[in-house]
Amino acid sequence: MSTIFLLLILFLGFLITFQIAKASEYVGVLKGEKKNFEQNNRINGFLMIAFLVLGLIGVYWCNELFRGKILGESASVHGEQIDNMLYITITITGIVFVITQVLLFWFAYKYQHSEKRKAFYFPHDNRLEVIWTVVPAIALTVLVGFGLFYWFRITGDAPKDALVVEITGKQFGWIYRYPGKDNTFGKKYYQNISDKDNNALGLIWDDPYSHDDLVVTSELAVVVNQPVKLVINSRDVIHDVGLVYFRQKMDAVPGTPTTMWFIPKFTTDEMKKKLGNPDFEYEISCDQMCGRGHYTMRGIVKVLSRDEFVLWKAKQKPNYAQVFPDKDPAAPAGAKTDTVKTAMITPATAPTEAKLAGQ
Ligand SMILES: [Cu+2]
Repeated sequence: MSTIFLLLILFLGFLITFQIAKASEYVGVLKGEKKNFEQNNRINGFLMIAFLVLGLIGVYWCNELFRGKILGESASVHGEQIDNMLYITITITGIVFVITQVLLFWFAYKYQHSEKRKAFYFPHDNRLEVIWTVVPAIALTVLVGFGLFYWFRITGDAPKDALVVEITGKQFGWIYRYPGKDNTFGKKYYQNISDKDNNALGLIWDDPYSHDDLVVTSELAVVVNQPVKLVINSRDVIHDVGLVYFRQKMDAVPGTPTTMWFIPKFTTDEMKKKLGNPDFEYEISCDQMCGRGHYTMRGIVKVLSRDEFVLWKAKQKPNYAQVFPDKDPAAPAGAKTDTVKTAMITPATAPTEAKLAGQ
């Protein structure tokens, strides 16, 4: 029904425009073509200037309105450099924008048709063409060069002391994995993925490296002033890890891990004080339209001090210990039968367990 209304409105709009055009044509005939043309010319010239002035006021007003409200201070070391790069780009393109727009509309006004003037025939000038090709080419190469430089840094090798966290996007949420004491991620296989069996990442339980891996969905915890390297995956469609406060963004592609690293500058608590907002949390968003629940992929990044992080990590239980509570050395004797139920062991995992036990 709404489509019919829309089509009807479009049709009526067209009809009205057509009638107005026709009416003004008749007015023109009555007033005399020449007089009418001169009048239109003057009106159009004036409108060019009005558009220029109002447009520039609008640009200025918009900037004032959103000043300091968009991104806020960067909370990562890379972020400062990216912000600087953005400011330089905006300054250069802003100056060029104002100059070209003023010239464009001023010329349209100043050189409107006049009986007293004849247009100067100026078809070609090699020198001018070289200038307006080479100057923008050099400027853009420098700007793109800066961008590439930072891009290669962010996606390049992380420092050796970096905290490595694997992050996997899924419809709809994020799954974070930390290697345990062995500092090595266990192997995984996509066909092992099963939310029902509490194996969200498809870890291969036969691989001993997987036994101490922490799989967390509540939040991404990182340490202040320590480099963080994210190894990014997806379980289904293409997602995108967006960390706006750290000025980081990277696609999560199924089957092709991507990486980026950064150094968080302020803990979550420090940011709360800085912004005077006790509810502040660093946000992780999915920056890729990935389905109906895309908006629910908002997650939280906790930037902790080193001590807080050690405590946080100690509280997490390895995925393996959740699935096989019997094999968890940390589990108290007697509690084992209870945890079997809470770990949601289903008959489907029983053969694996039996297989492991039999080996
Ligand atoms: Cu997504």
